[in-house]
Amino acid sequence: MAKSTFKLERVIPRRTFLQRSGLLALGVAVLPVLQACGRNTTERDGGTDTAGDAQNVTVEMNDELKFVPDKLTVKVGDTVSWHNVGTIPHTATDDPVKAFDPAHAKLPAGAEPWDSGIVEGGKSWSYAFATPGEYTYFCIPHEAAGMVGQITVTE
Ligand SMILES: [Cu+2]
Repeated sequence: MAKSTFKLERVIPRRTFLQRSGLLALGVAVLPVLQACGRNTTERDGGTDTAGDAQNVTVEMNDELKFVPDKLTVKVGDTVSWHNVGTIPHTATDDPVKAFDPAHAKLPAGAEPWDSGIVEGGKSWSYAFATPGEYTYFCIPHEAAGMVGQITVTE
């Protein structure tokens, strides 16, 4: 493997190599755009997704007692799935009644409190956001350890 790489660098003149590298970078940049176009076209043609661009975003809950990412922005209609990637049970909870510190359970006006209940290792829980605004949520067993997350839901 090392030998063939060495040969390649020796055989291809430096200028040609740089040109090819540039071409490769261009290909890498264009590819996601093409994929995005393809996906949108498929959704329109299929006509089964009435929510249009509704996304499903995953937040991991881990044995370091963190939500990852701990801050994210989604749109109304999007679903967030909390996936426990560790072995320690967690919750994703946005209910001021269940928080030691009300600052860890913020809901926009008109939004109902929500609570996953215990999510064991390897399991997931999902919630679709219908009300725009700022949410701060926490994990009931680990609120004191700082297991807190924020979600901004835009219109
Ligand atoms: Cu937790």
